[in-house]
Parts: sequence; C-alpha cells; structure tokens
Amino acid sequence: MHQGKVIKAAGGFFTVLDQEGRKYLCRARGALKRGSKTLIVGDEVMFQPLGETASGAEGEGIVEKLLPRTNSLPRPTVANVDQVVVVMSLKNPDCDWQMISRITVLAEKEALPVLVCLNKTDLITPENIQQLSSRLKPFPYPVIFTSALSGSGTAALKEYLAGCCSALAGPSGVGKSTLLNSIQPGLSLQTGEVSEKIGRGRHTTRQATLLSLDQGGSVVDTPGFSRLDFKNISPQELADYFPELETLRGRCGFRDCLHLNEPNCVVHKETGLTVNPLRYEHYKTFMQELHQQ
Ligand SMILES: Nc1nc2c(ncn2[C@@H]2O[C@H](COP(=O)(O)OP(=O)(O)OP(=O)(O)O)[C@@H](O)[C@H]2O)c(=O)[nH]1
Ligand SMILES: [Mg+2]
Ligand SMILES: [Zn+2]
Repeated sequence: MHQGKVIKAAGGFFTVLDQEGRKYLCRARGALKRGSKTLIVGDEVMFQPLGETASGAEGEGIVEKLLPRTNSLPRPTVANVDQVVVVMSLKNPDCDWQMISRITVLAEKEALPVLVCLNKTDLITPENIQQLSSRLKPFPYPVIFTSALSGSGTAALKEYLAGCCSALAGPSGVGKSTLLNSIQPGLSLQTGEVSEKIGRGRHTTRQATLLSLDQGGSVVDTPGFSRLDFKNISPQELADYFPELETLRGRCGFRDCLHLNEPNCVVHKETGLTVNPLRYEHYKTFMQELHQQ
C-alpha cells in the first residue's frame, strides 16, 4: 500500500497525491464514505494503486485507510492544515467583520494560527484604510491589506504562505482564487464576477483543492460560504477561543464569569482598552446563539 494526501474530493472520487508526486484518482472503501470518516481535502491516507501506471500518467486506486488527523475544520472542510488565512474584501462584497470572528473561533478551537487578509484595497481610499487600521487596534491577529488587482500587499501574503499548509477561508467573491493566481500565475484558477444585483460572489470555486506552491508549502483554495454555525462549542468555552479574553481568564469576580452582565467582570473594564469593542460585540452575539442551541 502507498501513503498519500487527498488534494481534491468531488462526486465520490478523491485525487490522492503520493510521496513521489504522482496523482491517483481513487474511490474509497465503504467505511470511508460515512460520518466523521468521510475523506476530506488534506487527509493522509493509505491507498492501493490499481494496476500499473505509465510514468507521468495519472493512476487509479482505492483508498483503504484514513490516517489520524492533526486537526480538521468543518468549514472550509479541510484537515491537517498549519494555519488559516481569513480572506475578506473591503468592498464588493462589503467586509463581514462578524464572519471573520466566526472563522477565528473555529480556527482557535483547532488551535490553528490565523492571518486576516483584507483584500480589494483598490476599491477604497487610503483614508478609509487608515481609519480601518485604527479601528483594528487592538486586534488579536495579524492583518494584511492586499489588492489582487494592483498587486499591493500580495508579497506579504506570499511570505505568510511559504513553507506550510494554509487554508483560505471567506465568503464567495472576496478574491481568494484571484489572490492565489496573483501569487502564482501558473495556477490559473477560475475566478468569477461579483453579482451587481445581489452584491455577492457567484460561488465560482466549487471544491476545496490543495495546491502546491513553487516557493514551497501548499494552500487550499476553498469555496466561499455565507453562513457559519457553531457546533460542539459550549457557552463556557467560547472565551477560550477569543485570545484577548483568554488572557484575562481568572481575573473576574466570579470564577465562572461568562463576561456578560456579571459584576466585577474584567472583560467589561478592558473593553475599549485591550479588548476591541467590535470583538466583544461578536462574543456577545455568539454567546446568545450558543444559549439558543
Ligand atoms: N477590484 C478588485 N477586484 C478583485 C480583487 N480581487 C479579486 N477581485 C475580483 O473579485 C471577483 C471575485 O474573485 P474570486 O477570486 O473569484 O473570488 P473567490 O473568493 O475565489 O470566490 P469563490 O470562489 O466564489 O468563493 C473577481 O471578479 C475578481 O476579479 C481586488 O483586489 N480588487
Ligand atoms: Mg474562488
Ligand atoms: Zn468576566
């Protein structure tokens, strides 16, 4: 049997890249098609090639076994990544700040580092960017401003992607695929116009695909999403996934303070200081959602 990595999953077929760089189009054994065992992009697997394959050609095979995952995200659906790059456009479509926090909560749950990439800077004025930068102080994650169109900031993104495996995450139409094309033109990923009527992307990227970068490292281009619900997160653990709240742990009046309306809550005192008011709003919104579940 050979070991390989699932780089694409579509319609019951899995493209598996082996350690020598050969690709195999595989079906999976029955047990690997159901429940938490369903194969996803990034999975390490053992597979059996079917017959001989001429050198250079793509082979076929059967995936026999899923190897343990170091992490996995429900959305975008990927496994075994080293970091998450949240991509959002500043305009067309408008930036969804709450969605950024939703994605970071899921990344934190998997203990994954996060980078926030704010794209399409060419559509707003330098003054707007300045205002945004000051609104993002403090902010618990590194932020880079890019324009895939002008190329501004893309070198910084390229540097972040070097040497590790990143998953891009964000709504449709924010420029995930366009950014990757600008970093590595040979990828020739399909991109799509944002609908003028509804102001949203058209879901151009249909499947997550793991792409190798010439500079070393890899990146998973993913389909955009507009909704992200929390599953398997309890109200008590939510603050663990907000690093700026996590560092304040144990300093509130009540040991089990949820940082809502409790007296002597240090998070209340820190909001506007070390805690960004926008992030605290997101925390309260998510807390409400978790209580309704
Ligand atoms: N003005 C401007 N347009 C951009 C920029 N980046 C991407 N676009 C445009 O935004 C549209 C959507 O880009 P895509 O790369 O397809 O977006 P995506 O995030 O991959 O979307 P999905 O694959 O649907 O999730 C395209 O028309 C791009 O040309 C940018 O920096 N500035
Ligand atoms: Mg895309
Ligand atoms: Zn508190």
